[in-house]
Amino acid sequence: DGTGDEVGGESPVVVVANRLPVDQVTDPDGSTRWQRSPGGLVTALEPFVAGRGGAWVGWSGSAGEAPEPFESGGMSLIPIPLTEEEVDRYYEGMSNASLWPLYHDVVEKPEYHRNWWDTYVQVNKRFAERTAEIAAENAIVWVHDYQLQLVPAMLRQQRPDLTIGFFLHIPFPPYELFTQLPWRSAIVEGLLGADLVGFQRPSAATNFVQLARRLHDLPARKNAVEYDGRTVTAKAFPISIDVAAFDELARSREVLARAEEIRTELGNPDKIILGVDRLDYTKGISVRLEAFEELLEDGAVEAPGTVLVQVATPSRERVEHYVHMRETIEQQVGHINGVFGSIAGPAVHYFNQSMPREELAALYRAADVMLVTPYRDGMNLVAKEYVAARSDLGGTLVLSEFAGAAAELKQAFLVNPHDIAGVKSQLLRALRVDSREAASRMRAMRRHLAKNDLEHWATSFFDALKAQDSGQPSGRAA
Ligand code: GDG
Repeated sequence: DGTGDEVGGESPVVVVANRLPVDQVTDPDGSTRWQRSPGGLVTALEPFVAGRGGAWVGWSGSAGEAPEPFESGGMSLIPIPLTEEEVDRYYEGMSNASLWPLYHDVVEKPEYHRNWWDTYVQVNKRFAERTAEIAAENAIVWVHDYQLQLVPAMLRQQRPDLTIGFFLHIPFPPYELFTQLPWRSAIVEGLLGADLVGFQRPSAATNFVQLARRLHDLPARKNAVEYDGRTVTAKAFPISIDVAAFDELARSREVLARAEEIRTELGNPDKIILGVDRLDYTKGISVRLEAFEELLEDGAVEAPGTVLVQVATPSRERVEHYVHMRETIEQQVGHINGVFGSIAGPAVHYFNQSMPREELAALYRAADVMLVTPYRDGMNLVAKEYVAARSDLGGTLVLSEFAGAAAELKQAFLVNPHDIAGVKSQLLRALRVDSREAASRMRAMRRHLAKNDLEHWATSFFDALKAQDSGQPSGRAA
Protein backbone atom coordinates (compact mmCIF):
# COMPACT_ATOMS: atom_id res chain seq x y z
CA ASP A 1 0.00 0.00 0.00
CA GLY A 2 2.60 2.48 -1.04
CA THR A 3 5.02 1.81 1.81
CA GLY A 4 8.43 2.98 0.78
CA ASP A 5 7.16 4.49 -2.47
CA GLU A 6 6.84 8.18 -3.06
CA VAL A 7 3.18 8.90 -2.45
CA GLY A 8 1.41 12.20 -2.21
CA GLY A 9 2.90 15.35 -0.78
CA GLU A 10 4.13 16.79 2.45
CA SER A 11 1.12 17.59 4.58
CA PRO A 12 0.75 15.36 7.65
CA VAL A 13 -2.68 16.82 8.52
CA VAL A 14 -5.20 17.98 5.95
CA VAL A 15 -8.61 19.59 6.45
CA VAL A 16 -10.95 19.34 3.47
CA ALA A 17 -14.01 21.59 3.43
CA ASN A 18 -16.20 23.24 0.83
CA ARG A 19 -14.78 26.65 1.76
CA LEU A 20 -11.28 27.77 2.53
CA PRO A 21 -10.97 29.54 5.90
CA VAL A 22 -10.42 32.90 4.18
CA ASP A 23 -12.52 35.41 2.27
CA GLN A 24 -11.35 37.67 -0.50
CA VAL A 25 -11.86 41.32 0.41
CA THR A 26 -11.46 44.36 -1.78
CA ASP A 27 -9.81 47.42 -0.27
CA PRO A 28 -10.93 50.98 -1.09
CA ASP A 29 -8.04 51.32 -3.56
CA GLY A 30 -9.45 48.38 -5.52
CA SER A 31 -6.75 45.89 -4.55
CA THR A 32 -7.81 42.52 -3.15
CA ARG A 33 -6.43 40.46 -0.30
CA TRP A 34 -7.35 37.38 1.74
CA GLN A 35 -8.85 37.79 5.17
CA ARG A 36 -9.32 35.01 7.64
CA SER A 37 -12.99 33.99 7.87
CA PRO A 38 -14.84 34.93 11.02
CA GLY A 39 -16.13 32.10 13.15
CA GLY A 40 -14.62 29.61 15.50
CA LEU A 41 -14.02 26.60 13.28
CA VAL A 42 -10.80 28.00 11.84
CA THR A 43 -9.51 28.90 15.28
CA ALA A 44 -10.30 25.42 16.58
CA LEU A 45 -8.66 23.52 13.75
CA GLU A 46 -5.65 25.78 13.26
CA PRO A 47 -3.59 24.33 16.16
CA PHE A 48 -3.90 20.86 14.62
CA VAL A 49 -3.20 21.96 11.09
CA ALA A 50 -0.82 24.88 11.40
CA GLY A 51 2.94 24.35 11.39
CA ARG A 52 4.61 21.24 10.00
CA GLY A 53 3.08 21.89 6.58
CA GLY A 54 -0.54 21.18 7.48
CA ALA A 55 -3.00 22.08 4.73
CA TRP A 56 -6.60 23.15 4.16
CA VAL A 57 -8.24 22.22 0.85
CA GLY A 58 -11.32 24.22 -0.20
CA TRP A 59 -13.07 26.55 -2.61
CA SER A 60 -12.27 30.27 -2.49
CA GLY A 61 -15.92 31.31 -2.73
CA SER A 62 -15.84 32.77 -6.23
CA ALA A 63 -16.28 30.99 -9.53
CA GLY A 64 -13.55 30.82 -12.12
CA GLU A 65 -9.87 30.12 -11.95
CA ALA A 66 -8.48 29.25 -8.54
CA PRO A 67 -5.59 31.22 -7.07
CA GLU A 68 -2.26 29.47 -6.48
CA PRO A 69 -1.84 27.74 -3.11
CA PHE A 70 -0.77 30.20 -0.42
CA GLU A 71 0.19 30.31 3.24
CA SER A 72 -2.12 31.69 5.90
CA GLY A 73 -2.06 31.30 9.66
CA GLY A 74 0.69 28.70 9.37
CA MET A 75 -1.39 26.54 7.02
CA SER A 76 -1.03 25.89 3.32
CA LEU A 77 -4.30 26.84 1.71
CA ILE A 78 -5.07 24.83 -1.41
CA PRO A 79 -7.80 26.46 -3.51
CA ILE A 80 -10.09 24.24 -5.59
CA PRO A 81 -11.55 25.93 -8.70
CA LEU A 82 -15.28 25.79 -9.46
CA THR A 83 -16.88 27.05 -12.68
CA GLU A 84 -20.14 29.06 -12.62
CA GLU A 85 -21.98 25.95 -13.73
CA GLU A 86 -20.39 23.88 -10.98
CA VAL A 87 -21.38 26.46 -8.36
CA ASP A 88 -24.92 26.24 -9.74
CA ARG A 89 -25.17 22.49 -9.79
CA TYR A 90 -22.84 21.18 -7.09
CA TYR A 91 -23.23 23.94 -4.50
CA GLU A 92 -26.57 25.68 -4.96
CA GLY A 93 -28.25 22.65 -6.56
CA MET A 94 -27.18 19.30 -5.14
CA SER A 95 -25.83 20.62 -1.84
CA ASN A 96 -28.35 23.31 -0.98
CA ALA A 97 -31.53 22.37 -2.84
CA SER A 98 -31.30 18.55 -2.60
CA LEU A 99 -29.22 17.45 0.39
CA TRP A 100 -29.87 20.39 2.74
CA PRO A 101 -33.69 20.05 2.76
CA LEU A 102 -33.54 16.23 2.72
CA TYR A 103 -31.24 16.15 5.73
CA HIS A 104 -33.44 18.66 7.57
CA ASP A 105 -36.53 16.45 7.63
CA VAL A 106 -37.71 17.69 4.20
CA VAL A 107 -38.88 20.96 5.81
CA GLU A 108 -38.94 22.08 2.17
CA LYS A 109 -39.29 19.63 -0.71
CA PRO A 110 -35.88 18.58 -2.02
CA GLU A 111 -35.33 18.69 -5.77
CA TYR A 112 -33.39 15.92 -7.45
CA HIS A 113 -31.68 16.50 -10.79
CA ARG A 114 -29.33 14.12 -12.48
CA ASN A 115 -27.08 16.84 -13.83
CA TRP A 116 -26.71 18.27 -10.31
CA TRP A 117 -25.65 14.86 -9.10
CA ASP A 118 -23.16 14.36 -11.96
CA THR A 119 -21.55 17.68 -11.10
CA TYR A 120 -21.50 16.80 -7.39
CA VAL A 121 -19.57 13.62 -8.24
CA GLN A 122 -17.20 15.55 -10.49
CA VAL A 123 -16.46 18.22 -7.88
CA ASN A 124 -16.02 15.70 -5.06
CA LYS A 125 -13.52 13.92 -7.32
CA ARG A 126 -11.58 17.14 -7.79
CA PHE A 127 -11.38 17.68 -4.04
CA ALA A 128 -10.28 14.06 -3.49
CA GLU A 129 -7.62 14.17 -6.20
CA ARG A 130 -6.11 17.39 -4.97
CA THR A 131 -6.06 16.09 -1.41
CA ALA A 132 -4.40 12.86 -2.55
CA GLU A 133 -1.65 14.96 -4.15
CA ILE A 134 -0.78 16.98 -1.10
CA ALA A 135 -1.31 14.58 1.81
CA ALA A 136 1.89 13.03 3.19
CA GLU A 137 2.20 9.30 3.62
CA ASN A 138 -0.01 8.09 6.49
CA ALA A 139 -1.43 11.59 6.88
CA ILE A 140 -4.58 12.34 8.82
CA VAL A 141 -7.32 13.85 6.70
CA TRP A 142 -10.46 15.43 8.12
CA VAL A 143 -13.26 15.98 5.59
CA HIS A 144 -16.18 18.29 6.45
CA ASP A 145 -19.85 18.32 5.70
CA TYR A 146 -22.58 17.43 3.27
CA GLN A 147 -21.01 18.99 0.20
CA LEU A 148 -18.19 16.44 0.25
CA GLN A 149 -19.70 13.11 1.25
CA LEU A 150 -18.09 11.19 -1.61
CA VAL A 151 -14.57 12.38 -0.81
CA PRO A 152 -13.75 9.74 1.87
CA ALA A 153 -14.23 6.76 -0.48
CA MET A 154 -12.61 8.50 -3.46
CA LEU A 155 -9.63 9.40 -1.32
CA ARG A 156 -9.27 5.93 0.18
CA GLN A 157 -9.24 4.41 -3.27
CA GLN A 158 -6.26 6.54 -4.28
CA ARG A 159 -4.56 6.63 -0.90
CA PRO A 160 -5.25 3.60 1.32
CA ASP A 161 -2.42 4.71 3.61
CA LEU A 162 -4.39 7.72 4.88
CA THR A 163 -6.45 7.91 8.06
CA ILE A 164 -9.69 9.55 7.05
CA GLY A 165 -12.24 11.26 9.27
CA PHE A 166 -15.51 12.84 8.23
CA PHE A 167 -17.75 15.21 10.20
CA LEU A 168 -21.30 16.11 9.24
CA HIS A 169 -22.34 19.51 10.59
CA ILE A 170 -26.02 19.06 9.78
CA PRO A 171 -28.47 16.35 10.90
CA PHE A 172 -28.45 12.90 9.32
CA PRO A 173 -31.96 11.70 8.49
CA PRO A 174 -33.51 8.32 9.31
CA TYR A 175 -33.77 5.49 6.78
CA GLU A 176 -37.35 6.41 5.86
CA LEU A 177 -36.33 9.87 4.60
CA PHE A 178 -32.79 9.23 3.39
CA THR A 179 -33.88 6.48 1.00
CA GLN A 180 -35.74 9.10 -1.10
CA LEU A 181 -32.40 10.08 -2.50
CA PRO A 182 -31.86 8.54 -5.94
CA TRP A 183 -28.12 8.30 -5.17
CA ARG A 184 -28.48 6.99 -1.63
CA SER A 185 -26.12 4.04 -2.08
CA ALA A 186 -23.35 6.18 -3.50
CA ILE A 187 -23.54 8.58 -0.56
CA VAL A 188 -23.43 5.80 2.03
CA GLU A 189 -20.50 4.17 0.22
CA GLY A 190 -18.78 7.54 0.04
CA LEU A 191 -18.99 8.01 3.79
CA LEU A 192 -17.94 4.42 4.45
CA GLY A 193 -14.59 5.37 2.94
CA ALA A 194 -13.81 7.10 6.24
CA ASP A 195 -12.39 5.42 9.34
CA LEU A 196 -14.47 7.65 11.59
CA VAL A 197 -17.75 9.36 10.72
CA GLY A 198 -18.73 12.05 13.21
CA PHE A 199 -22.20 13.48 13.76
CA GLN A 200 -23.74 16.12 16.02
CA ARG A 201 -26.10 13.70 17.76
CA PRO A 202 -25.95 10.01 18.72
CA SER A 203 -29.26 9.46 16.89
CA ALA A 204 -27.65 10.62 13.63
CA ALA A 205 -24.83 8.11 14.09
CA THR A 206 -27.45 5.42 14.69
CA ASN A 207 -29.32 6.47 11.55
CA PHE A 208 -26.14 6.05 9.54
CA VAL A 209 -25.29 2.63 10.98
CA GLN A 210 -28.87 1.48 10.33
CA LEU A 211 -28.66 2.65 6.74
CA ALA A 212 -25.45 0.78 6.12
CA ARG A 213 -27.01 -2.33 7.62
CA ARG A 214 -30.38 -2.14 5.88
CA LEU A 215 -29.34 -0.70 2.55
CA HIS A 216 -26.04 -2.50 2.08
CA ASP A 217 -26.62 -5.54 4.24
CA LEU A 218 -23.40 -4.84 6.15
CA PRO A 219 -22.60 -6.32 9.54
CA ALA A 220 -23.08 -3.53 12.05
CA ARG A 221 -22.77 -3.04 15.77
CA LYS A 222 -24.09 -0.11 17.76
CA ASN A 223 -21.39 2.36 16.73
CA ALA A 224 -19.60 0.55 13.95
CA VAL A 225 -19.98 -0.94 10.51
CA GLU A 226 -17.78 -3.66 9.00
CA TYR A 227 -17.00 -2.73 5.43
CA ASP A 228 -14.38 -3.83 2.97
CA GLY A 229 -12.29 -5.50 5.68
CA ARG A 230 -12.31 -2.34 7.83
CA THR A 231 -14.24 -1.04 10.80
CA VAL A 232 -15.96 2.27 10.23
CA THR A 233 -16.90 3.97 13.49
CA ALA A 234 -19.92 6.30 13.66
CA LYS A 235 -20.12 8.50 16.72
CA ALA A 236 -21.46 11.80 18.00
CA PHE A 237 -19.12 14.76 18.54
CA PRO A 238 -21.38 17.72 19.40
CA ILE A 239 -19.72 20.87 18.09
CA SER A 240 -19.35 23.96 20.25
CA ILE A 241 -17.95 27.49 20.22
CA ASP A 242 -14.85 29.16 21.60
CA VAL A 243 -16.62 29.79 24.91
CA ALA A 244 -13.82 31.71 26.62
CA ALA A 245 -13.31 34.04 23.65
CA PHE A 246 -17.02 34.77 23.36
CA ASP A 247 -17.38 35.30 27.08
CA GLU A 248 -14.48 37.74 27.02
CA LEU A 249 -15.86 39.65 24.05
CA ALA A 250 -19.31 39.89 25.65
CA ARG A 251 -17.96 41.31 28.89
CA SER A 252 -15.66 43.85 27.26
CA ARG A 253 -16.33 47.48 28.11
CA GLU A 254 -17.18 48.34 24.49
CA VAL A 255 -19.74 45.57 24.15
CA LEU A 256 -21.39 46.35 27.49
CA ALA A 257 -21.62 50.02 26.58
CA ARG A 258 -23.09 49.15 23.21
CA ALA A 259 -25.66 46.84 24.88
CA GLU A 260 -26.82 49.79 27.00
CA GLU A 261 -26.96 51.98 23.95
CA ILE A 262 -29.04 49.41 22.05
CA ARG A 263 -31.59 49.40 24.88
CA THR A 264 -31.78 53.16 24.80
CA GLU A 265 -32.03 53.35 21.03
CA LEU A 266 -34.88 50.83 21.11
CA GLY A 267 -36.70 53.25 23.43
CA ASN A 268 -35.96 51.47 26.70
CA PRO A 269 -38.41 48.61 26.33
CA ASP A 270 -39.20 46.44 29.34
CA LYS A 271 -38.38 43.31 27.40
CA ILE A 272 -36.25 42.64 24.35
CA ILE A 273 -36.76 39.35 22.53
CA LEU A 274 -33.97 38.45 20.10
CA GLY A 275 -33.56 36.12 17.14
CA VAL A 276 -30.28 35.71 15.21
CA ASP A 277 -30.16 33.35 12.24
CA ARG A 278 -28.99 32.88 8.73
CA LEU A 279 -32.15 33.55 6.74
CA ASP A 280 -32.94 29.85 6.26
CA TYR A 281 -36.23 27.96 6.21
CA THR A 282 -34.90 25.42 8.69
CA LYS A 283 -34.53 28.10 11.36
CA GLY A 284 -38.25 28.62 12.02
CA ILE A 285 -38.20 32.42 11.83
CA SER A 286 -41.88 32.47 10.80
CA VAL A 287 -42.85 30.47 13.87
CA ARG A 288 -41.39 33.14 16.11
CA LEU A 289 -43.12 35.95 14.27
CA GLU A 290 -46.39 34.07 14.44
CA ALA A 291 -46.08 33.39 18.16
CA PHE A 292 -45.14 37.01 18.87
CA GLU A 293 -47.98 38.32 16.74
CA GLU A 294 -50.53 36.14 18.53
CA LEU A 295 -49.25 37.27 21.92
CA LEU A 296 -49.70 40.87 20.77
CA GLU A 297 -53.20 40.06 19.53
CA ASP A 298 -54.07 38.32 22.79
CA GLY A 299 -52.85 41.37 24.69
CA ALA A 300 -50.44 39.15 26.63
CA VAL A 301 -47.59 41.45 25.56
CA GLU A 302 -47.62 45.02 24.31
CA ALA A 303 -45.39 46.88 21.88
CA PRO A 304 -43.17 48.86 22.13
CA GLY A 305 -42.86 47.79 25.78
CA THR A 306 -41.91 44.40 24.45
CA VAL A 307 -40.08 44.24 21.12
CA LEU A 308 -38.69 41.50 18.93
CA VAL A 309 -35.32 42.11 17.28
CA GLN A 310 -34.67 39.68 14.44
CA VAL A 311 -31.32 39.56 12.68
CA ALA A 312 -31.74 37.47 9.53
CA THR A 313 -28.37 37.28 7.83
CA PRO A 314 -28.58 37.02 4.01
CA SER A 315 -27.86 33.49 2.85
CA ARG A 316 -28.05 31.41 -0.37
CA GLU A 317 -29.89 34.20 -2.11
CA ARG A 318 -29.89 32.52 -5.50
CA VAL A 319 -31.66 29.37 -4.30
CA GLU A 320 -35.40 29.60 -4.98
CA HIS A 321 -36.68 28.39 -1.61
CA TYR A 322 -34.72 31.20 0.04
CA VAL A 323 -36.18 33.89 -2.20
CA HIS A 324 -39.73 32.81 -1.32
CA MET A 325 -39.04 32.49 2.37
CA ARG A 326 -37.58 35.96 2.56
CA GLU A 327 -40.69 37.40 0.92
CA THR A 328 -42.95 35.56 3.39
CA ILE A 329 -40.98 36.75 6.39
CA GLU A 330 -40.78 40.33 5.21
CA GLN A 331 -44.52 40.35 4.61
CA GLN A 332 -45.10 38.97 8.10
CA VAL A 333 -42.87 41.63 9.64
CA GLY A 334 -44.59 44.37 7.65
CA HIS A 335 -47.99 43.11 8.73
CA ILE A 336 -47.11 42.93 12.43
CA ASN A 337 -45.61 46.40 12.40
CA GLY A 338 -48.54 47.77 10.44
CA VAL A 339 -50.96 46.54 13.06
CA PHE A 340 -48.96 46.75 16.29
CA GLY A 341 -46.33 49.40 15.66
CA SER A 342 -46.76 53.01 16.71
CA ILE A 343 -45.10 56.36 16.22
CA ALA A 344 -43.00 55.38 19.24
CA GLY A 345 -41.54 52.54 17.20
CA PRO A 346 -42.17 49.19 15.55
CA ALA A 347 -42.94 45.91 17.33
CA VAL A 348 -40.45 43.95 15.24
CA HIS A 349 -37.01 45.31 14.37
CA TYR A 350 -35.97 43.25 11.37
CA PHE A 351 -32.49 43.30 9.88
CA ASN A 352 -31.66 41.48 6.67
CA GLN A 353 -27.97 42.24 7.02
CA SER A 354 -24.84 40.72 8.39
CA MET A 355 -23.70 42.31 11.64
CA PRO A 356 -20.20 42.51 13.12
CA ARG A 357 -19.50 39.97 15.85
CA GLU A 358 -19.24 42.73 18.47
CA GLU A 359 -22.73 43.94 17.59
CA LEU A 360 -24.11 40.39 17.94
CA ALA A 361 -22.45 40.08 21.34
CA ALA A 362 -24.01 43.40 22.41
CA LEU A 363 -27.43 42.23 21.21
CA TYR A 364 -27.03 39.01 23.20
CA ARG A 365 -26.22 41.08 26.29
CA ALA A 366 -29.19 43.38 25.70
CA ALA A 367 -31.74 40.61 25.09
CA ASP A 368 -34.02 39.42 27.89
CA VAL A 369 -35.17 36.41 25.89
CA MET A 370 -33.27 34.65 23.13
CA LEU A 371 -35.64 32.84 20.77
CA VAL A 372 -34.11 29.91 18.86
CA THR A 373 -36.82 27.92 17.11
CA PRO A 374 -35.45 25.80 14.25
CA TYR A 375 -37.58 22.97 12.84
CA ARG A 376 -34.36 21.01 12.61
CA ASP A 377 -30.76 22.08 13.24
CA GLY A 378 -27.55 20.08 13.45
CA MET A 379 -26.41 21.97 16.54
CA ASN A 380 -27.20 25.75 16.54
CA LEU A 381 -24.28 27.81 17.70
CA VAL A 382 -26.34 30.93 18.29
CA ALA A 383 -27.91 29.29 21.35
CA LYS A 384 -24.45 28.48 22.70
CA GLU A 385 -23.16 31.99 21.96
CA TYR A 386 -26.05 33.49 23.91
CA VAL A 387 -25.23 31.37 26.95
CA ALA A 388 -21.52 32.14 26.65
CA ALA A 389 -22.32 35.86 26.46
CA ARG A 390 -24.35 35.94 29.67
CA SER A 391 -21.71 36.03 32.39
CA ASP A 392 -24.17 38.28 34.24
CA LEU A 393 -26.49 35.23 34.47
CA GLY A 394 -29.21 37.43 32.99
CA GLY A 395 -31.49 36.51 30.12
CA THR A 396 -33.40 33.36 29.26
CA LEU A 397 -33.11 30.99 26.35
CA VAL A 398 -36.10 29.55 24.51
CA LEU A 399 -34.81 26.65 22.42
CA SER A 400 -36.29 24.21 19.94
CA GLU A 401 -36.19 20.53 20.89
CA PHE A 402 -35.14 19.89 17.30
CA ALA A 403 -31.81 21.72 17.59
CA GLY A 404 -28.85 19.53 18.46
CA ALA A 405 -28.06 22.04 21.22
CA ALA A 406 -31.22 21.02 23.11
CA ALA A 407 -29.52 17.77 24.17
CA GLU A 408 -26.96 19.85 26.08
CA LEU A 409 -28.74 23.06 27.07
CA LYS A 410 -31.39 21.26 29.07
CA GLN A 411 -32.18 24.21 31.32
CA ALA A 412 -33.47 26.24 28.39
CA PHE A 413 -37.22 26.67 27.94
CA LEU A 414 -37.62 23.92 25.36
CA VAL A 415 -40.26 24.20 22.66
CA ASN A 416 -41.72 22.21 19.80
CA PRO A 417 -41.67 24.75 16.94
CA HIS A 418 -44.60 22.98 15.26
CA ASP A 419 -46.75 23.76 18.27
CA ILE A 420 -47.55 27.48 18.21
CA ALA A 421 -49.54 27.34 21.43
CA GLY A 422 -46.54 25.72 23.13
CA VAL A 423 -44.11 28.30 21.73
CA LYS A 424 -46.38 31.10 22.96
CA SER A 425 -46.68 29.74 26.47
CA GLN A 426 -42.95 29.03 26.79
CA LEU A 427 -42.15 32.49 25.46
CA LEU A 428 -44.46 34.01 28.03
CA ARG A 429 -42.88 31.93 30.79
CA ALA A 430 -39.45 33.07 29.65
CA LEU A 431 -40.57 36.71 29.64
CA ARG A 432 -42.00 36.43 33.14
CA VAL A 433 -39.53 34.14 34.88
CA ASP A 434 -38.08 35.58 38.07
CA SER A 435 -34.45 36.53 37.97
CA ARG A 436 -33.35 33.88 40.49
CA GLU A 437 -34.72 31.01 38.42
CA ALA A 438 -33.32 32.55 35.25
CA ALA A 439 -29.89 32.84 36.84
CA SER A 440 -29.89 29.27 38.07
CA ARG A 441 -30.84 27.97 34.62
CA MET A 442 -28.16 30.12 32.98
CA ARG A 443 -25.53 29.02 35.49
CA ALA A 444 -26.18 25.34 34.79
CA MET A 445 -25.92 25.85 31.04
CA ARG A 446 -22.73 27.88 31.39
CA ARG A 447 -21.20 25.15 33.50
CA HIS A 448 -21.90 22.61 30.78
CA LEU A 449 -20.48 24.85 28.05
CA ALA A 450 -17.32 25.71 29.96
CA LYS A 451 -16.29 22.05 29.78
CA ASN A 452 -17.63 21.41 26.32
CA ASP A 453 -16.06 24.06 24.15
CA LEU A 454 -14.82 23.99 20.58
CA GLU A 455 -11.33 22.90 21.51
CA HIS A 456 -12.77 19.94 23.37
CA TRP A 457 -14.73 19.03 20.23
CA ALA A 458 -11.73 19.23 17.89
CA THR A 459 -9.48 17.36 20.30
CA SER A 460 -11.97 14.54 20.86
CA PHE A 461 -12.43 14.09 17.15
CA PHE A 462 -8.71 14.03 16.37
CA ASP A 463 -8.04 11.70 19.32
CA ALA A 464 -10.77 9.31 18.20
CA LEU A 465 -9.44 9.43 14.66
CA LYS A 466 -5.90 8.62 15.72
CA ALA A 467 -7.14 5.76 17.94
CA GLN A 468 -9.17 4.44 15.04
CA ASP A 469 -6.10 4.38 12.85
CA SER A 470 -4.01 2.19 15.16
CA GLY A 471 -6.85 -0.34 15.22
CA GLN A 472 -6.94 -0.71 11.44
CA PRO A 473 -5.32 -3.51 9.50
CA SER A 474 -5.02 -1.34 6.35
CA GLY A 475 -2.93 1.80 6.06
CA ARG A 476 -0.10 2.32 8.51
CA ALA A 477 1.61 -0.86 9.66
CA ALA A 478 0.68 -0.76 13.35
C1 GDG B 1 -24.32 24.77 10.46
C2 GDG B 1 -25.45 23.91 11.01
C3 GDG B 1 -24.27 23.84 13.20
C4 GDG B 1 -25.16 34.67 12.12
N1 GDG B 1 -25.49 35.89 11.70
C5 GDG B 1 -24.38 36.63 11.80
C6 GDG B 1 -23.34 35.84 12.30
N2 GDG B 1 -23.86 34.63 12.49
C7 GDG B 1 -23.09 33.49 13.05
C8 GDG B 1 -23.63 33.10 14.39
C9 GDG B 1 -23.16 31.66 14.49
C10 GDG B 1 -23.20 31.20 13.04
O1 GDG B 1 -23.24 32.36 12.23
C11 GDG B 1 -24.43 30.37 12.74
O2 GDG B 1 -24.24 29.09 13.24
P1 GDG B 1 -25.45 28.09 13.49
O3 GDG B 1 -24.92 26.92 14.20
O4 GDG B 1 -26.49 28.80 14.25
O5 GDG B 1 -26.07 27.74 12.07
P2 GDG B 1 -25.56 27.31 10.55
O6 GDG B 1 -24.97 28.46 9.85
O7 GDG B 1 -26.78 26.74 9.92
O8 GDG B 1 -24.44 26.17 10.76
C12 GDG B 1 -25.60 24.12 12.50
C13 GDG B 1 -23.12 24.57 12.54
O9 GDG B 1 -23.10 24.34 11.13
C14 GDG B 1 -21.78 24.15 13.12
O10 GDG B 1 -21.57 22.78 13.00
O11 GDG B 1 -24.38 24.26 14.54
O12 GDG B 1 -26.61 23.27 13.01
O13 GDG B 1 -26.68 24.19 10.33
O14 GDG B 1 -21.86 31.59 14.94
O15 GDG B 1 -23.11 33.97 15.36
N3 GDG B 1 -22.09 36.29 12.56
C15 GDG B 1 -21.85 37.59 12.29
N4 GDG B 1 -22.81 38.42 11.78
C16 GDG B 1 -24.07 38.00 11.52
O16 GDG B 1 -24.92 38.78 11.06
N5 GDG B 1 -20.63 38.08 12.54
